[in-house]
Amino acid sequence: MNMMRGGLRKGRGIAAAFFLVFVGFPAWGADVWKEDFEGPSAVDKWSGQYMTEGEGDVGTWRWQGAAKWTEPFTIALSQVNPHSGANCVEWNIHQECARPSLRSAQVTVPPGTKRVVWKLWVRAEGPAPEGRLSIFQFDGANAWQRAAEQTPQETAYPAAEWTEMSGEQVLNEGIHSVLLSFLFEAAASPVKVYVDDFSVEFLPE
Ligand SMILES: [Ca+2]
Repeated sequence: MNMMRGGLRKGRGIAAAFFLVFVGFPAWGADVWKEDFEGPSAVDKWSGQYMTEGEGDVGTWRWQGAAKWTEPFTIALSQVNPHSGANCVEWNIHQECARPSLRSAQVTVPPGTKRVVWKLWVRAEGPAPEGRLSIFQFDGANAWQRAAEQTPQETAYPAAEWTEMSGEQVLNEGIHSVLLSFLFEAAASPVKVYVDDFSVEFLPE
């Protein structure tokens, strides 16, 4: 009797497997973009920003692509204790600066995406202030769009050991690409922040 019931369950499992293989995953949106930094130039598409003299939003934001930074921080591939493979990204804030941020490469959003779920592995050497992680959205003209639906932003004090961060964001209509911003609201120096295995999952609802 038990064998019959077990066989029945197995048969249903096989039927379900065939359904998933041949019909697909219509409601689950298994489209995922991943970056493990094992490619030769992946980090060159990342960038950074910080604020110069001034308080709050009065200061001037300085932005540059990762490959050009020398101060107040550098953004480069590192082989120091990566989370996966041989490489991770080292964000080395070696001079005190206001509101430094690390930005991922822009990731193209597949048509029909309503929501993204991101994941990132993070660790730090040195005392890190509280960091805020959020998704920035860009339209087809590559113009930044303020999120119409505010999603609670993830915050963390990066620890000495690798820790997985994750969060999600509902996208505005017509969004063409997204990037992840890792921002320290306070001045930060000196601290080395390492990131690896960044992924963005695109969901249709
Ligand atoms: Ca890696």
